[in-house]
Amino acid sequence: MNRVKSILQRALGGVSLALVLMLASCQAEPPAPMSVVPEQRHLNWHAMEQYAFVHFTINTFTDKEWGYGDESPELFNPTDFDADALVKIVKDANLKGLILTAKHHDGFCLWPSAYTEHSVKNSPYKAGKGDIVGEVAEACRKAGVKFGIYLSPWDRNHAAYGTDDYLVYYRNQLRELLTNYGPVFEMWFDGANGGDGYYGGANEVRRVESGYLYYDWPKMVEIIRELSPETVVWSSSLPDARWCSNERGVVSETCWAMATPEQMYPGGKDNKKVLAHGMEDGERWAPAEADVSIRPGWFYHENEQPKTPEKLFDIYLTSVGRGGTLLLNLAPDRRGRVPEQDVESLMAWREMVDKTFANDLAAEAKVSASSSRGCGYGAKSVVGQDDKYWATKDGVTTGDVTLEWSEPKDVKYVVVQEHIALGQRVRSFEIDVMRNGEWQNVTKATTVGYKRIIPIEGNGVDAVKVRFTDSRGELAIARVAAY
Ligand code: FUL
Repeated sequence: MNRVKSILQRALGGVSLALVLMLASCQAEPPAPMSVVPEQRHLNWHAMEQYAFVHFTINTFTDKEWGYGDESPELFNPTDFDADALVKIVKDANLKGLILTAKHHDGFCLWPSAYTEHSVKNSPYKAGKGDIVGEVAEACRKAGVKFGIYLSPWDRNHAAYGTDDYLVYYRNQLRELLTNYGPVFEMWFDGANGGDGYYGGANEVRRVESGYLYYDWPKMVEIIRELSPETVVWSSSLPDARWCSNERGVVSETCWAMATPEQMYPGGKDNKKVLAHGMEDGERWAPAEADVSIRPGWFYHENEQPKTPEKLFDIYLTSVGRGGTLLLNLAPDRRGRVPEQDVESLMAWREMVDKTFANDLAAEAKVSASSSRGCGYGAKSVVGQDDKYWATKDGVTTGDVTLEWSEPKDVKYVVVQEHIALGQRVRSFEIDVMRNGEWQNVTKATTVGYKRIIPIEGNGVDAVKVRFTDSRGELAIARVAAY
């Protein structure tokens, strides 16, 4: 052994052997993944955090929320639509994507579909030569904003709705959209499903099998995976992402990214509790998305007002700040423009978010942890937004991280993120602050997930400690930040 040692030492030319051995062994294994983990498409989607919905169609011109399906395409006549201008607003608001209502329940298609006459091709818009879906998709591509599509399963215009023929039509449209307008980061399939409508002139009530059975959802997902494997599917069946159970932009405080489809929609009905909280032992990765409109309605109505920037900020905290994503709806008016006062509100909101989260005090803190897994997983990994994460040793499911400053700081928000690529783990955590050498508990909270933003009373504190009190597995914490 001594001979090997001395040969090595000579070869290393004076570099301490202990140091070399230490560096060589500095490859701690990552914690084992949980049984349900996200796919890459989910991880890309989580990282977007916030994106826009755009509700714009024939309803904009009829002052309705749900069109009956008998509206003449002649009614669709935006006088000043400009896809680049729309996407610029989305981008300036730091919304990372845009999901457009390519077809709402009334069946009118914003693209010149080869499968129906009920579309922009028979509207006055650009004398029938326009293609709102194509123009928005292209504007998004140019601006580096991701593009998504809302394609209503319920179609109150189509004569065959409720029969197998409609399914052929619907799948053709899905193929048409994914083939001609991709890449598509998210497909949005609304749950509203069957009822009265025009249905090619039948003017009757048509009910379909509940729980999406009629549409044969596995078949739909198969088409999406085949044509566009990176697309996240938002739907009531086999979802990659789920409804957060309300349209107010409020994700539950306890929110698991996992859920089991049959429990979300037992017998085809919403189980709001499961949708809201997810399931710790859920069988698939189906995180919560908070869809909410900047106005009371989804579509533009002259007499409605946009939400204030303060209200939008609260919504940001209860959606992105609770481990969900925020899908914030904009409603272009009859010009095809987002109303000026909505843009004002939106930009003021963005400024509030940017200002609040501009300066991460963790960057100037001394960072320590109760224990760590070893090399590569130390406490400092929680600082900044990179791929590193702090992790505990096998079997250690509690622990804490402390940020300590040489001067007292005013901390208003603590941000915590899990390394969710290995699954969601934390069941509960607490936050303590130190003033004049005394620790005081300020918050008790439950899940973390992709991101949790906790407002705290933290004026003049010397340190902040996040104590993880219960977890489904070893801790894997990507980030602890203080603002
Ligand atoms: C609902 C629809 O019925 C609304 O019209 C809107 O599109 C909203 C986002 O989803 O269920």
